[in-house]
Amino acid sequence: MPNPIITAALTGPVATKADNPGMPGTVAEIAADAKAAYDAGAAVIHIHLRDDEGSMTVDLDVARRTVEAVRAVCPGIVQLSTGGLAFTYEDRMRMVEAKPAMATLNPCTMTFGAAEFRNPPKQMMELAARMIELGVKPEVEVYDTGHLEMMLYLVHKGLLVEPLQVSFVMGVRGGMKGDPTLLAYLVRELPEGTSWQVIAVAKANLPMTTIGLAMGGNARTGMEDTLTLEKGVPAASNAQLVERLVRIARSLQQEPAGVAEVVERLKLSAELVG
Ligand code: KMH
Ligand code: ZN
Repeated sequence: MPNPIITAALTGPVATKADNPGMPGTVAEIAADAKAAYDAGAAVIHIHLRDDEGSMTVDLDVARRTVEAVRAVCPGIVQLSTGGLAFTYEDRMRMVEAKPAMATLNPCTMTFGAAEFRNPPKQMMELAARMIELGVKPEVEVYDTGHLEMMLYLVHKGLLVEPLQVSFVMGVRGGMKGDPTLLAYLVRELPEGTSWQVIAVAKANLPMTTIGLAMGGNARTGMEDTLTLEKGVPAASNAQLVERLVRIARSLQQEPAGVAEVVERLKLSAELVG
């Protein structure tokens, strides 16, 4: 079994400092949290931007400054989100122009809690093509079984290049629930050599992440996915959540993958990694 790639999702499209004061709220705080998460064992840092006033943004200048700020403090692989519920798809697409080593690709439109998560097919395919041009590695976010079929269609069309990096997102209202039998089905459908992880939100977070690790997947944690360390106990920091995940991996006799190993396994562009 390969070493698990640990991703720290520091911020997210929904929660803010008001929900957990330990969440980073500015470019500088995101960079500091990225370093702490890297030091705790995360190789990939997944980021939804915050501007210097703490607001969610998809401003390209903030994106460029964030990528630079993280690279300046640690070798963690920057993965920018092209998701988000409050912005147009055109604005979200521009995130890849900041040239992170990785960025997310959400293949289908869906209901996301109380919001509509728009991923129109034509523009989503334009984004996939642009990622190939720039050498930005997509992480495909699969919230339901049909999203996996769309991902395989993109491979067929030459809009996704193997090895694929896939997240099975569980626990979002509007997507699939956290259920090990669904995970077993999805993993079985993946092309050989695909790297995958579970993203499990809220109460699905800990059990499904642990099951994913035990099945040989990668794993993600951070305040985007869970604000608590245990029932009723808020997480103090993203690093604390990464430390907990690394403890779980080690208790399964797995050692987190280092950055060089991730670059090799996912065939990331060396130019875009720190
Ligand atoms: N917020 C997660 C449920 C993205 O950023 O593009 C999924 C996610 C997607 O992380
Ligand atoms: Zn995200």
